[in-house]
Order: sequence, then C-alpha cells, then structure tokens
Amino acid sequence: MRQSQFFAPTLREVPADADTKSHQLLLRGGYIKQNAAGIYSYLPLAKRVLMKIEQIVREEMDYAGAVELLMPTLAPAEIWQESGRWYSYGAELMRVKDRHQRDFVIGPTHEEIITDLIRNDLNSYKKLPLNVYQIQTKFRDEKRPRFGLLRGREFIMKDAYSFHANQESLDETYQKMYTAYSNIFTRLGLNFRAVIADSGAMGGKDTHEFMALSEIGEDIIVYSTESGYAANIEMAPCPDIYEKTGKSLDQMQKVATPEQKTIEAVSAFLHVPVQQCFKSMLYQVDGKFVVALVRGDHEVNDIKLKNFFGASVVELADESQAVQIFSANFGSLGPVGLQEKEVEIVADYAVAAIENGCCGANEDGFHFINVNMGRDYQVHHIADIRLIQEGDPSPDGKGVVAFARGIEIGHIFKLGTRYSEAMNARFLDENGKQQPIIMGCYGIGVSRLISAIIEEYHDEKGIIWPKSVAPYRLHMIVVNMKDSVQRELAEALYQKAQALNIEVLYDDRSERAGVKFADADLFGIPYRIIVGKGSINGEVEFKTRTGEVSEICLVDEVLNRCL
Ligand code: 9G3
Repeated sequence: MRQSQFFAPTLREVPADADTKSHQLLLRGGYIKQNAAGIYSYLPLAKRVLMKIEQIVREEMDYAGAVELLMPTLAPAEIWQESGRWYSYGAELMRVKDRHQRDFVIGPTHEEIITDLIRNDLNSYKKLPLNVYQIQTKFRDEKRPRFGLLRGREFIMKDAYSFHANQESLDETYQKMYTAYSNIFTRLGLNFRAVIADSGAMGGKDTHEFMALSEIGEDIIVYSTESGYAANIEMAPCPDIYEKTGKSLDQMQKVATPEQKTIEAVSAFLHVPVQQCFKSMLYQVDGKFVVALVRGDHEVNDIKLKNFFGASVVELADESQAVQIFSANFGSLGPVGLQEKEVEIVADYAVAAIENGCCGANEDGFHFINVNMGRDYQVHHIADIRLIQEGDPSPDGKGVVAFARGIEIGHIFKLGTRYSEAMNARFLDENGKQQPIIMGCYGIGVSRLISAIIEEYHDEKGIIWPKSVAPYRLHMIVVNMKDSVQRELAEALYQKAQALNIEVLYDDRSERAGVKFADADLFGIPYRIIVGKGSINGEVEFKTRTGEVSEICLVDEVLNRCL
C-alpha cells in the first residue's frame, strides 16, 4: 500500500481528553476518530488490526468446534420481555422504535436472540451439543465511556453460545472455550490471567474472566503468591478463620469521642486497636435497608452483599437515610439498639469474633466500648461480606494473596437454564422427556483487545505491534522522493516485497524525513526499511520498531529479514 493513497491522519499533540496511553496513541497514530462519546470509527490502520485479531479468534473458535453465524444488532422487544430483561435493565439498554412505533433494543448481548433462534430446532438430544458464535457490534449506553476503545458504548464482541443436554456436555465445551481463549490471548502476545469471577446477573455458577494485566485495568485480580489461584476481587472468598480468645467480657460503656470522625481516630482516641473496632454501613438492597458490619480494618464487598441477598441492586445509603435509621450521622453509627428497627443486620465473620469491641453509639460524638455480639446487640446473619485484602490467606489455603490490576478481555459463563426456561427452549431427552436446554456463553472484547495490546506494547514514541496483529509487516520509507536513485530502488523493492506477499506500507509521500519517521514510530509497524543515501551503493537501513535491530543491509538481502 502506498502511503500517498492511504488515510491515517496523525496528530502532533496528545489530545487533551485522552487519558490512557492506548487512547492517546490510537488518536495520534490516526487509528481511530471519535464520532460521539464512546463511539468511534476504525480508520484503515485500526481496521487492519481488527481483522488480524478477528482472524485469530475465528481460527481458535473453529478449531474448538464452534460454528460462526451472524445475528442482527436490533432485537424485537418481545423476546427481551420474554426473558424479563426488558424490565430489569435500565438506561444502559438502548431502546429504539421503528416507523410503526414498534419497540426494539440495540443488542448489548445476544442471549435472547440466539435462544429464540434455536428453540424451535434444537428439540432433541440428538441435535445437541451445539456451539455457535458471532463477531458483531454491541451497544451498551455506558454512563461514563472512557479510555477510548477500552470502555466504548458501541464495541465489537465475539459472543458464543453453547447448548447441551446435560451438565457434563456443558463442562466439556466450557473447558474447550477456556483452552481456546488461552490460545487466542497467547497468540495476541498478551500477559493475561484467567480468574474465577462473579457471574453477577447472568446466574449460573462457574464463570471465569480473562484479564490482561495492566496498571490502568479497572478490575483488581487477587492471586496467591504460592499457587495458581486467581480471582476477581469481587468474589474472592474470605474464609471464617477467626477464633475468640475466650477472655472475660467487660461491661459495655458509652464514652465521649468528641470530633473523632474516622475509625482510626476513634481507635487512637480510645486506645482500642482498629481490629477490635467495627463499622456499620447502611445499604439499600433492592430497596430495603440493610446494615453491614465489618471490622475496622476491613471494607464491605457489595458484590458479596448482593449475592448473599440474591439482589439486583445494592447501593450505599446516604447520610439522611442514616440519620433516619440510626438517629445519628456517619462516624457514630452502631448496631446497639437497632434490632427493633425494620433493618436487617448482617455481620462479617471477623466481627462475630470481636470481644469487647468498639462501635458507634448512634449518638453524634459518642461510642460504645466492650461491645459483645449476642449480649449487647443481635444480628440476623453472619457471612463473608468483606473485601479480601493483600496479605490475607489465599482462599485455596496456599500462601497469601497479592493484588494486580487487569483489563477484562474475555468472560466465559456456565449459564444453566436461565434463558431456556424463561423462553421455553426445550428438547426431548433420550427417555422422551421434555428438558430445558443447558446453556453456556462466552465473550471476548474484540475491539477492546486493540487497546489492551497497545497498553502492553508501546513506548513514548508510539505503538509497537506484535507481528501477529500488526496492520502491516514492513514499513518502507524513502528519505528523499526527489532523489531518483532512492525512488527507483524503493519502487523495485516495493514490487519485490509484494511479490513475496510481505504486507508493506510504502511511505512514498513528499514529506520531510523527520515527519515520516515520527509517523512510522506512531504506527508501530514491526519492520522498517529506510531508503536513503546508501541507495547509491545498493544499501538500505533495516530496523525493527522494538529497536533491537538497526543495521545497514544490501538491498538484495533485506527482504529476507521481513519474512
Ligand atoms: C444488558 C446490558 C448490559 C449488559 C448485559 C445485558 C453485561 C449483559 C453480561 C453479558 C454476559 C455474556 C454473552 C457473551 C459473553 C458475556 N452487560 N451483560 O448481559 F441488557 Cl444493557 O453480556 N453475554
């Protein structure tokens, strides 16, 4: 491809609103342009990267026995009403009307469409299992799209759905998908981890997220320093490893703690270790008030709280609601004297083991000391509701855990029968009995992968593409297009490269050399041939974008370096 015919509008300056390296480099390198918040055009360079990534995804999915199809982006509201999700999703679900005022959704995912598609055909165990996938545009009306392609509103996903007569068959396909994902992300050159995840609103039990390790990742991965254990922090369990010492229980006392607003301040003021204090957090769980008690040095994990109550929405209450329930402000809240109120109280395991504890007295500026569960206050539940912390024992019992940040690039689920029951997708089993089809679903953020790869492979001058996904293999630059020797040598080399099926971008523009080199660094194409003064001796410069190689080569040998 001649760059004089190409379209890659590079930028000299770093765009102000681009807040991560990948977002900055995609814009500066002329890879993407924003059309609206979270909505982008993939310009020719990005389109080529996208096709390389999709090709690798297809090869591994096909190898794993999945069959590619393509579903519409618009889905009739009726099937989302059948699954119930028309009613349970809010503003994130983009809804539109057609000319006849009929309701549609712009698909954020395709469980409903695919279940509707197969329910009249997959009616016998003889037709199972089936695993189908698509690579297609999704729309989720994110409140705060950011980080360029990492969190867009319109994005490209590979989503697969599998259908089974029994759990063993699902387990087998799930394992095949797990392996396919590992192969895909390895071929893309990513440093990734598969972590045990929370299935959230998707129901079902087993689910794994694939995370590309990155400092700017929005997810926190918890991993054992001594085993392969890795989990999303949202679901990493905190086992009940707490023992009471059996020491004598002192008389509860109310003490003044003027101006002590934080648990650390109260702990220091009263000379009670923060591990012997506990805090009361007021939540609204599907609208009802819940008080969560956690130890002073711990935090509430609201995903665990949500899963404990099987709720859809869990949010922290605001101060006015705290005053309504506790008759006191944040910083002085406690469970003593609450039970007659219409609030449910759930305590973390660690709180149940606190002896002679300290908590808010539900009176601004006062706390209780020597508080003991069972004697001084009651709780409705004791459960694992806290966030795991670095240094905590690993949930698998081996070593302790450390944290890393990751970008979610894939997520696989054992769905079970949540959709087949809601939408009556049944099959006749070998005993002639109607059974709901067992499903799995498997997603990869294809457009997000472009950014995840750049986050791992770049330097201050631009992108450094792994060969597997680079938009071109070779970038050939002529220093001075007015010099006929350079121009003719380059033209010949360009023809030869194409004859060798080397994907080559040929910078034949009449730009200054400095501009050409700066653009080449932004593009990040792995190999570079510079045709300059040495042409007169049949010599060119050969460089890799990584900087590892930079040498003078004979024109007749240089292409062998790019194969
Ligand atoms: C919605 C909206 C946003 C959503 C969903 C539904 C995430 C939704 C989870 C999934 C699960 C899997 C198949 C491929 C792999 C992931 N955000 N999810 O279901 F209506 Cl607005 O998409 N789907």
